[in-house]
Amino acid sequence: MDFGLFIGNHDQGGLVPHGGKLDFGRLFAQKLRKLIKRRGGRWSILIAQIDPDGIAAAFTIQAILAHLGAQADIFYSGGFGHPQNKMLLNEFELIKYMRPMRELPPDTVIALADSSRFDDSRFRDGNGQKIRLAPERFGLVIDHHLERGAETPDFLPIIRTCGAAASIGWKLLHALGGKADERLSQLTAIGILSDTDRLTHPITQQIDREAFLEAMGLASQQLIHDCFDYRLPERYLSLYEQVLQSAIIVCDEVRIAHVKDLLLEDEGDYLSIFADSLRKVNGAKTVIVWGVAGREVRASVRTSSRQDDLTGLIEAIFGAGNGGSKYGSGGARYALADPHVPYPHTAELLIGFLNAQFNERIIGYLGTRPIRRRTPEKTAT
Ligand SMILES: [Mn+2]
Repeated sequence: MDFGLFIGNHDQGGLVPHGGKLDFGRLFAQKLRKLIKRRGGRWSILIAQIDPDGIAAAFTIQAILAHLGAQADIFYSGGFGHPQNKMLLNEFELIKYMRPMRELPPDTVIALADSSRFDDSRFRDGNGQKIRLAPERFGLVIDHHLERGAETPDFLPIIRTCGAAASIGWKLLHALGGKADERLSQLTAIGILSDTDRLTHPITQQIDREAFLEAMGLASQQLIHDCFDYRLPERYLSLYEQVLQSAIIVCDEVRIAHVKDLLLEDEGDYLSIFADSLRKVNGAKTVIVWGVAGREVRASVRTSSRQDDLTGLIEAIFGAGNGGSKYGSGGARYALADPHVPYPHTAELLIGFLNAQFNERIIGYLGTRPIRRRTPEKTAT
């Protein structure tokens, strides 16, 4: 098997070519060494959106680069609001090892973890404003999403359709002869479980199962359990109540809901938990849950349809370039223009306006009318 099938492309074949791990690792090492020689040894690793897979992939890339003599700091976009991210943050004191994206130096080579879009809509500064990065800055991509980048002497994309970027990073590190410490093993195991719905998602591949099993060699079963058995604050329930009350059936297939209160920046990550939960209930194929968090509009979108163009739907509602999706799961985020950032007493008006606006846009896109309000089932009297 030729390595080109793996390096620079995504394919459905096996990761380990017939030549064996050593050859594969050697070729990857050769390419990356050459790349480091051409572009220098000062790198920045970028996580487009904090989640366990992105974190694991970033630390693996750091280990890979260190193994080849290059130095890299990790930068992130997004926040640690999701309880799972908070848990990893505390357990591993991640804040000591990662910096927000607005501190990204202007002159380092960028390695992108768990994303393959140079113009990823999730690259944001502290105010939610989009950060634009020159495409030439990117030297390496390790991702499991479906976008394809062409390999050049200055750019090595390693993109393979599988459950987690962490799985690919893990295999590459070991193919190079590198070793994972306990922290990297833990992060990898949690990253894989988190992105693959605990190894049950249909996108899960052999590489994910293998990497998970290997990573568990050094990982703590208790921490894995704690990460998926997280606790939420009391306020979560009142926000969830608002979501349930606002849920609207746009058509038989699509349901949209929002949080009526202003969310703190951190609380924006609850939207994905609400969307996951609504998706589990009979009645809608696609679920959209949005809210205003800090100065941003944020949304989480889930679908069980394999055919639907989820990105198209997301962009139709929230604007082109403001969101994206993969494997039935997606989201949007964009910063409100400065004069529109709400005060506590204008929040209701703003959110009401956005609600009307999004509903019109979704109807325009789907071509369905009318909206049927969700009527709670009455108990017999
Ligand atoms: Mn991922």
